Amino acid sequence: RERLKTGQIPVTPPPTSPAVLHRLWAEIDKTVKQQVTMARMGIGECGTGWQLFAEDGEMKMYRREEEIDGMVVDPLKAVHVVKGITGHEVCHYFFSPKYRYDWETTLEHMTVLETISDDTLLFLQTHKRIWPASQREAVFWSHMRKLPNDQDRDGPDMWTVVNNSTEDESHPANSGKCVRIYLTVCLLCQTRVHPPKDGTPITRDNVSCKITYCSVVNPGGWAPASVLRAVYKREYPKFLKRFTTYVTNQTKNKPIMF
Ligand code: 6CM
Repeated sequence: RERLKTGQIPVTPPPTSPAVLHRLWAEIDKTVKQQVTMARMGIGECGTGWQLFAEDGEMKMYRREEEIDGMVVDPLKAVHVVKGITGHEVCHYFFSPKYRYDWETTLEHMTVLETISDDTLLFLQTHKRIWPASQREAVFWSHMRKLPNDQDRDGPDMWTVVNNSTEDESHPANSGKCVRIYLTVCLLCQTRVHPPKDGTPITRDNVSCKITYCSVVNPGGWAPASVLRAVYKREYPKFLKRFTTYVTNQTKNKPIMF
């Protein structure tokens, strides 16, 4: 097992995962650890300049205005609490390509370029064109992982999905009509259980999920800052509400997946 320093989070999966043999493994493992550590920090702990730009019930979305070479790369951090679903379920529906067209409204086309293992996939996605900019595409690995619950050993595990841009020799960037975007996304989910006082079995009424979603997208080429910020302001809250409602509807008549 992994040797841990005080306060360090154990996030290494069993060494039997076939992904550990892959050329991308070292980068995947390092990025997942970094992203999970960042996602676990509260908004006050991860630097200054965060502005709350959307709020709806339990959902809060913050962004920090940042530009690189005149391109908007605003980091986004959202927190939400949803009743009746678990972290494992949220990550399952976010990770699996089977459901992506159901909830991802910015998507035009998705291909799985490589199945690295059950929990690690390589995707090529084209997104809908937003006027007046060129259409965008992304090549990224996606990794889903169970994280031990270090706050409550008897409580449910935490789950995460990390998506991060990478290169693919057979799909060079900016060779067609699309501009390549570069993304780093982390979805981190913590299940809370509120057991019934009378000792009756746990139902969906007794669980909730704290979701943290962090994203940084570099648009990769010219895109007007004001349009991009307006698109993000509209699309991110829409995504998180639509996606979590989707998970609620998909799971409501199914056994709870902890
Ligand atoms: O995280 C989300 N979705 C994942 C699965 O699809 C994945 C993809 C992220 C792509 C995010 C980029 C979408 C925006 C592309 C348009 C850029 C247009 C630039 C020109 C504008 C003038 O991680 C949910 C993503 C929700 C995005 C709102």
